[in-house]
Amino acid sequence: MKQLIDQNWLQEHNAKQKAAVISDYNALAEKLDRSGIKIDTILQQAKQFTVAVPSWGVGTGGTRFARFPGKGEPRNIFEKLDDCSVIQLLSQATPAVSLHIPWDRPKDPNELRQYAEQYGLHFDAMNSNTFQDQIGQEESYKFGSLTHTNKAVREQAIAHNIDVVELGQKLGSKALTVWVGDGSNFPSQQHFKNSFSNYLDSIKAVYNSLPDDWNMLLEHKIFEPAFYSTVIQDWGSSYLAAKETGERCLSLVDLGHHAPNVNIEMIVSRLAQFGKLGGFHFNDSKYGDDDLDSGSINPYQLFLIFNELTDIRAQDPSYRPFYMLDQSHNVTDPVESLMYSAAEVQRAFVKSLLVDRNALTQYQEANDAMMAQASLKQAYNLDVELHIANGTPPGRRRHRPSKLLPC
Ligand code: AOS
Ligand code: ZN
Ligand code: ZN
Repeated sequence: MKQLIDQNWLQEHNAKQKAAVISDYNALAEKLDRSGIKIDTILQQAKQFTVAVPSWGVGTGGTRFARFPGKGEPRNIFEKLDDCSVIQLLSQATPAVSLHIPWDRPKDPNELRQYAEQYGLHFDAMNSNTFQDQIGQEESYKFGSLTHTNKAVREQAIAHNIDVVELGQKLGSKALTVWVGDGSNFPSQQHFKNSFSNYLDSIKAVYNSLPDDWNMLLEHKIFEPAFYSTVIQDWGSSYLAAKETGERCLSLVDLGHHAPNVNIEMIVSRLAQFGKLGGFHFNDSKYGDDDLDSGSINPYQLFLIFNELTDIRAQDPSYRPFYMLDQSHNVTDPVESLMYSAAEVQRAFVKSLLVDRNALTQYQEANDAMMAQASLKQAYNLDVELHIANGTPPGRRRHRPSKLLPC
């Protein structure tokens, strides 16, 4: 397999850390053993944990005010895959890439697939884009896409989604994620019921063209770019749409797409209870859809979400939603941020495995609030440091000139 990091450098780096890592690992094994947890079982599950990297995430992010690209920013989808391969090589938790179309549309899908495969990478959920106009496009999305009042616009948006599915099939993907910014900026600008009806008709048309082994994931978001109302603004609308559309149409939860303080772990539980939880976009936020690095603001929330997922998996071990990091890196090297974030998500997952679920159930049944929360904290407070290769080799991206990219 092709590797862009010098193996000698990596081995030298790891060799220096090895003694300390083994000592910490043995101490943790002993500690877990006292609670009846075998570290090998946890290790096996941790090794299997993966989260997809978004193709657009390896480019420098920005705000609507400015963008400050770093040196060696990838210029095309092939260079983006180069970066994704480095993230996977060093984190061992990100073997899949989620593509955004048309931002990263390949001229030749087979060529791209082979390029990814040489790094051991594959393609996760495909993301369509009807939230901005593309050059040469006939109809404008200024007033909406899948929900637009004009049928011609809706048909164009439907055709785009179907096209993304066809492309995804050639790349080996198995899901389409649909996020639309459709909504309004003034009370009464849009008829709530009609726009939702249009949405339902449109996604049903896309769903009907989906291959049998594909899922369609509906992503809700409270606001932005529409600031008064958004058609798929919360999990309620998402759930209704997914239920109306069909069995393989599911809801996707992006952590940043809720009002501050919303109980996201409870949304996770509700959607799962009714078989409609399909995936996640991980990130963190302080105010809105900030797209900050996963686990950087509220790692306890991330843990509580995985606590629900682990609880669900206790009933159904085969349950596995689509996981993707959806963050914007404005002040860091995206490769480093994505590695670190993958480890944060993996850490939350691992800690959720350490919760004594039998004890927790008993505390819940006995209404022992203190011990119920203490059993979560016992797992959360454990240091399960994941030993990824910290730091990146010198000269990693030096071969590429700094260049501004459209985002
Ligand atoms: C937008 O806010 C959403 O998070 C979508 O997932 C979007 O497609 C992605 O973030 C790229 O902008
Ligand atoms: Zn998202
Ligand atoms: Zn978002």
